[in-house]
Amino acid sequence: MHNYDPASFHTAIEGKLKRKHRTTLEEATDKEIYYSIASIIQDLVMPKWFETNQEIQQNKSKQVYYISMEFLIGRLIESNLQNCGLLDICNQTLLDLGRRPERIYEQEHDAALGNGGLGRLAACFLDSIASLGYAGHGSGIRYRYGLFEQRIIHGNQVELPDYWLKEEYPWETRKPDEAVEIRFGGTVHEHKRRDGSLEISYENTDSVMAVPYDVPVLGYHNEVVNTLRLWSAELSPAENKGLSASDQQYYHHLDHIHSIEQISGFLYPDDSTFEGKELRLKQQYFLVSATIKNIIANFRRNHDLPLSMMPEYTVIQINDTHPSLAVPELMRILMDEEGYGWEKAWQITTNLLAYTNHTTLSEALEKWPVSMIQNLLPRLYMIIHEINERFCEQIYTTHPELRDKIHELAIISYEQIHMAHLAIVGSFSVNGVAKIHTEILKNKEMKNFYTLYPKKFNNKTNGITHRRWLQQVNPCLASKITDVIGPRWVHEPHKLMNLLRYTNDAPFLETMKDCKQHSKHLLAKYVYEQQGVKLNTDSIFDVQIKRLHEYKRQLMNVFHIIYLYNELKDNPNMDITPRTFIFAAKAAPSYHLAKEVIKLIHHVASVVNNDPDIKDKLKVVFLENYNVSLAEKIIPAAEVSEQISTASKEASGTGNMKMMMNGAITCGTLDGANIEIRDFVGDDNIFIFGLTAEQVLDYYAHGGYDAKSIYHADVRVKRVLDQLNGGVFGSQEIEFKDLFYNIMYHNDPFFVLKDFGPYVETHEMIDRAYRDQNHWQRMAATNIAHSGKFSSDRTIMEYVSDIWKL
Ligand code: OAK
Repeated sequence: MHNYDPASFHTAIEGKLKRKHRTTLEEATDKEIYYSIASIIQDLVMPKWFETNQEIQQNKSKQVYYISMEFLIGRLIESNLQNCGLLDICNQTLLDLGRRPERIYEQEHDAALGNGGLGRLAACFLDSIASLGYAGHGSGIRYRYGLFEQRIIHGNQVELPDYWLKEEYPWETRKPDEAVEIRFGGTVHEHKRRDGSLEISYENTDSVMAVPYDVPVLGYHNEVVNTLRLWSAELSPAENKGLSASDQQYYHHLDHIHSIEQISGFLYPDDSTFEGKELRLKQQYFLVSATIKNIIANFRRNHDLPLSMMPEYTVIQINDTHPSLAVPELMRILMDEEGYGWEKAWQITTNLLAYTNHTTLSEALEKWPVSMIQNLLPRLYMIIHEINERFCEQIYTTHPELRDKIHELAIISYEQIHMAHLAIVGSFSVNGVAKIHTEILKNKEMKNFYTLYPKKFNNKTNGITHRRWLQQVNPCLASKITDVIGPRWVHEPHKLMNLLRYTNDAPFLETMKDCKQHSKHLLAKYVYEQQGVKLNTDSIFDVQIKRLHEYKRQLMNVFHIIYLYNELKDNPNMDITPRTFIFAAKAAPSYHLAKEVIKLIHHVASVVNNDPDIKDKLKVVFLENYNVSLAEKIIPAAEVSEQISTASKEASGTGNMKMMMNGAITCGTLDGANIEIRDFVGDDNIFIFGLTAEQVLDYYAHGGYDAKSIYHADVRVKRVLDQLNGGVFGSQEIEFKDLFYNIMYHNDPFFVLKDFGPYVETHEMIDRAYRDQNHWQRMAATNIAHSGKFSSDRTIMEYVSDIWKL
């Protein structure tokens, strides 16, 4: 994509600095250098971007649109440099200039337009789609405020707004000419035409402009540039009355502008929970309506064909149910604006849409009140109502055995609209994100739908982009891998399997160990700079980084740390492999128990880290403000990967794959993709413990288990819980009573005590295994070798061949 060598790249930066910033290489700030480099990349990208679009138009190839309320893209500078083949040249140039590359790259604001797994998956998918050379576009919202910034004050999480656009974002291009109008509210009028068809008109609607901002998505070394289109809500010209401050209406008008801009104002900070806020519904409709109008416009630009042909050239993947209003919105446009009858419109709609489910947690399932949809989207409500009528009728006539289940399957019941039901009925494909998750969907959560539509259901186990999560974040390890198996794994990640030939190669294992130590030192340096805590880099780096959620059981991890602390206090000479427990996690701002766990981690850290008896044997650190960039620092240094969710609850997990790819050994339950990791690496290369999903579901079916009996029977457990309840960690006795009560009197809904014993024993095995470093590195190499199967390239190839048919 470029003809730069270090000398000409140097000159190019110099030129940008002069022309855009009126400064010199010597005097430029890191930020100015960052913007100069980004601008050089944009200059290279623009013509390729144009060519990619031209090619798509000319070849008339089938395209996929990935609609998602979240794209957790993080920083783009390094991956863009890497994908266009400039990373080494840029690094060298910066070093020659006496600048530290990482200092320059971290000038970019980490774009946090997502909460966690679902949003990061969308970002990995875009990378793989472009790198594999497919025509695929992301469509999302350009939130003015991304996921909050987390500060910890006296152990408590405090949320600060993430105004990521306060400085120019160099990757986006505003496309005002492609703005579309979105209408909300009002009343619907139906007029019968002479031919009997209906004409729909609206009165008193509110209208908003959706203005696209395009971000390029670069393929790796293949000249492909796809698009992530982010929509921003702006005042529609029709409503811009051009009032002056002396007008009566002026302040009312300002208020109105504000309410419109709020639609793309901020990202809701809930992960795997549902909050039925009207503004969130507005966001969803805004995204869906803008995207579909855009898809239709693109189809018309590229083809001289009727819309009924769209499914041959277009497929729309909806990321969870958040964009599931796509079903009625497509129906509305096809019928009301394009004149199709119901049957034909339904056929087109259901051949265009495919739905991915990302959770079975009941608190995450979207159910909107009928009244809210009726008020905000009256025409869509009429259509949803009709879809529901026809669907229930169809079950009644074609599946008599399900007649008594109709109320459970209905899209509308008890004045609520069940978005997952709407998504399943309105799509041709429904997929889960790991084998076990798809099985639970088919046989439990969506069982009756599976009976109705067995062919729709399929599995697509998640993946991660190995380009970012190995090549970019761990250049040391990546180069050592290339040294032994050659560079082809970058294009064909399954080739990492060739590492299996080196699992007994002592020099290779030694270099792997060196890389890990190097990464651990870098992380230790960061921790020291951030919080003045010195880490023992000879200790095991044991990592749990993910959103804070009860089902992810950070609490069980903390209980284990307290237990180890107690053991060491009782016996300071105990033979233990030194450990550093590393946490990073954001809690949803209104999730009280999750915030209590963050506080507990801090209190335990302060007791453990400041106890002279403990010396260097135990350390606990909580790293503030977990985001993509922080994950990039921690993951290369991880040695133990904590994936300890209550079995059946974690749909897949993707952090498990990232750490495995960097040579960490998983300590985990048989949940989500952990099961597939185990199946590949074998029981000897993973530490599995705890209840199975089947056992957990069985307990739930029988009202849970008796947590109190474990409290009374297991002295280790009793001691930890009594300390929690007795003010040992924290300034006052009542400090953690809610955590204590939840376990003791709400019967430990996530089985923390039930799995505690096996968890402790598994950690004892880890402690012993780490002592044999040769053996440990062999396990690490085996994990890396198998991690290629968790590249999102593999996942995308499966989507392409089974669902998208590109
Ligand atoms: C977020 C909001 C609503 C529903 C689901 C989510 C979500 O992030 N789910 C997560 O998706 C990841 C990607 O598929 C999975 O790896 C996680 O297990 C799942 O919790």
